[in-house]
Formats: sequence, structure tokens, C-alpha cells
Amino acid sequence: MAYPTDFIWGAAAASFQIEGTTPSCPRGDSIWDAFCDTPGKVFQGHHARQACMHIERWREDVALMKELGLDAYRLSIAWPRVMPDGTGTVNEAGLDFYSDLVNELLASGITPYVTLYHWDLPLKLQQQGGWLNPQIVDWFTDYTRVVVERLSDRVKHWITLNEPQCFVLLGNQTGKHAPGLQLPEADVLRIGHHALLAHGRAVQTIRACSDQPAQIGIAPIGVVAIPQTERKVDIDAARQATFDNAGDTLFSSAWWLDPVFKGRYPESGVEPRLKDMPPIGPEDMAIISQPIDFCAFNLYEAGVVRAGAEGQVERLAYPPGHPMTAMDWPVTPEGLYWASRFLHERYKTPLYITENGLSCRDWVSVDGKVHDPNRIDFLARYLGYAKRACDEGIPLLGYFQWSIMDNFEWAEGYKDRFGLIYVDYATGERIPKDSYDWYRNTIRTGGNELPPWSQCGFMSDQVELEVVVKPRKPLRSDRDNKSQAGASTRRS
Ligand code: IFM
Repeated sequence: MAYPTDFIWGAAAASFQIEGTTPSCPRGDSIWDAFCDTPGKVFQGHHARQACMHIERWREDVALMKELGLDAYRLSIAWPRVMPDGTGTVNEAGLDFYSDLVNELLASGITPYVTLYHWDLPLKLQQQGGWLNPQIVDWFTDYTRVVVERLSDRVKHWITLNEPQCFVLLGNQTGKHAPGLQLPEADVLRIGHHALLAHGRAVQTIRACSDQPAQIGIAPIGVVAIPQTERKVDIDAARQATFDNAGDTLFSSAWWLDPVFKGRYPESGVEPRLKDMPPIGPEDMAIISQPIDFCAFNLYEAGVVRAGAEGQVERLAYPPGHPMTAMDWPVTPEGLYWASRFLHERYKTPLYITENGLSCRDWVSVDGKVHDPNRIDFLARYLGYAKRACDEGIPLLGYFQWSIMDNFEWAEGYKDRFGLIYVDYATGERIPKDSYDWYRNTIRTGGNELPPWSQCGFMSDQVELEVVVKPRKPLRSDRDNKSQAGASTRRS
């Protein structure tokens, strides 16, 4: 079978990671500027003041996207470039930048998919409590309105929040990301609730202010478990693990998506956290569960599970030597299929993969080129499993490779490279990598030259895997809802 002919072939990037700043188009400070300025927070003190200087080189970058043959480019808007203080004064030069970028994309035949929040919260708002302050819902609504009023005559596709798990939990619970806080769980849950409310209000605002019927989604990190075999009991165990909420982290897909698609927090997550749950206003869940048009997810890695002798979920370790990325994430192409399948089963909505890619330590070879065979293999394998999802009738509408170019990888600084295009951070020079040519050919041939998915995986039920996590004690809610137990261990 082939990919659907209207499948969207895309690539993605985010404002803070590529733009940099310039006197002609300044931005207010964000929490990430402050984090970079704090010694010890970012690898070797790297900063994104300059990043890829996309703010100056965006025409060249769009030309490279056009040459690549992209159907769509996923960008994010820097809130502090549009509203330097987060509220009030609008920086027209900032809005002009995004407006010009959108025009250039459209003139190049590339559809813009716009993310409203990809982690660069205006610092002035953090100084007033940031996501912990309930007023953030109004601040985000005002910012959304400003952006939508300016761009929605040309932009149809919107993503409200990127990876709420990461900015809420890494930023405010583990402190590994900006603003670097380690708050008690009650505060973290409150922050998460405000983020979901901000999502819901943004949906309402886009619907009310858009110049054209909009397509709206949210993009959590796809937390998913892969079944060790395709026996029904293992698939059931993986489904349970994917939506588990009772473990000690809130990374679970269900914690963030059940409120959006079902209008309630999952009982299995609420029950062990009753004393810490935030106050939930009478209208809150209706606001959060405004109908949206698609569920996006960003998929990099996955855990693997099987059913134990009593049918309980057993989480397994990958065998020694299992492929790993430069950031030490296991390479798990099967996860892309299982995430698509489980998310569609549970939420019955069209899907996009809004991020997927490989971190490497690429460099320029003596021949002046950048050879990245591992990235080509990684993408081929994951895309093979995306095709399996399409073949089985799962409405997977498109795929956005992360990332169009190397960029500032948050707390890892510039150490790890995800790009199809190599960036020389000293000169700004762009060098398309081998994977750029490969992806161009993949797009041109509609994915028809990809290997069959049956050759793309790494899992095998022949390998004896070690059980790494004992099943947890059952909760009362387990009786009603069989969707429990632990999934990916990433970043937690
Ligand atoms: O670079 C990030 C991106 O900003 C959010 N998703 C994961 C990527 C790789 O870590």
C-alpha cells in the first residue's frame, strides 16, 4: 500500500531554538534567556541570543524548504517577540516578521502550521508567577488573539501548546528546563491545569477571531509503550502502560489528553493525587474540552512492555547494544505505529506526527559535506511504521521531521544536532546534509521507496528481556478502567 496522496510531508522548528535576535526585530527576554544566563543550567553556558540567526536568514531558509519539497513547515511564534512584556504593548516589527515569513512560505507552496507556545514564556510574566498565576489564562488568550487577528487570513492550522508535559514538569518539577523550579506536586498540578485552560481558551479565541475556518490541535510528547510481541495480552499491556497515570510522573498521555478529548482527568491519576489536585471551576472542563480538529504528537522513543503471568504489565529493559541516539534515547520505530494506534483508538480523532527525528553529533567531512547515514536509517524506519498506521486506516494526516535545521537543544545547548540542514553556528552557513537529499527524494516519491514496515523494527520476541519495573499495587479505579501501568521512562 502507499501513503495517502494528500499526506502532509513536513519539517518543524521552534522560535527560541532558531531565531536569535537583532536590533531591527528585537524580542523581550523569555524565561529561557534567563535560564541560559544562569551558570550551570545549559551545557557549557550556551545561549540562544544568536541561535541560527533565522531572524535574518529566513528567506534563505524558506528557499531551502522549497528546494526540499516540503508541503508544510511547522513554526512557533515567540510570545516575547510579539508582546515583549507578555501583555499590553504589541511589537509590530515582531508581528511583521511572522507575517512576512508566512507570505514567503505560501509563495513557496508551503503551508504554515503555527504553534502558539513552544516554551519561550515572556520573563516579565514569570516574574508575576508565570504558569502558576491563574491570570496566565487571560494573558495567553490576549496573546493568541493578537496573533490570530494578524495571521489567520493566511494561516489555517494552529497548535496551541507544544509538549505541555515538558514545559510544566521539566520546568517546574525537576527544574531541568526554564524556569528551573522544583515545586511541590500541588503547584505542578495547578500549573498543568492552567496550561490546559489556556489551551481551551486559545481554541475558543481562534474559532472566534479567525478569518477562515481553522484546524486546531495540541501537541503533547507522545508517551507510548510498545508490546514485546503482537499477542493480544501484550498489546493490552502496552495500551494500559501508554495511558497509565498512577506512576510517580505526570508524563502520561492520558493526563494531558483525556481532559482535552473527554472533558475529565483520568480517575487513575486523580485517585493517588486527591490531596494535591487543583481547584477545578464549574466551567473549567468545558473550556478545556472545546472540540478540536486533530491530536498532534511528538514521538522520539518508547518503552517496551509485556503481560506478566497474571496479565499484569511488566516493563522491560532493552537488550545490551540496543541502538541509542546521541542523547541516549533508545531508537524505537515501532513506537510511531503504536502511538498512532492507541491515540486513535482512545480519542477517535485525526492525528499528526508534529515532531520526530534523531540527535547526532554530525560534523562537516573533509569532502565539505555532512554525511548522516544514521539519520536516514532512523527516519526510514520510523516512516515505515507511520505507513503501517496509514495502511491500517488510522487517519494519520502528516509527518513533521524534527528539525529542518540544527538548533539550540534547550539544556543541551548546541551539543546535539537534529537537523536535515547543518548549521555552522559561528558563520551561520547552512549545509544540507545527506538526509536532506534523502528526505527530498522520499517526499518526491510519496514515501513509495521506503522499506516495508516489517523490516523497520528492532524489537524481537526472541530476545530475553529483563523486567525492570515490578507492577504497582492496583488502584480502586483499575476495576473500572483497564488503562493503567507505566510507559516510557523518558526525561522523568
Ligand atoms: O528540540 C526539542 C523540541 O523543542 C521539543 N521536542 C523535542 C525536541 C528534541 O528534544
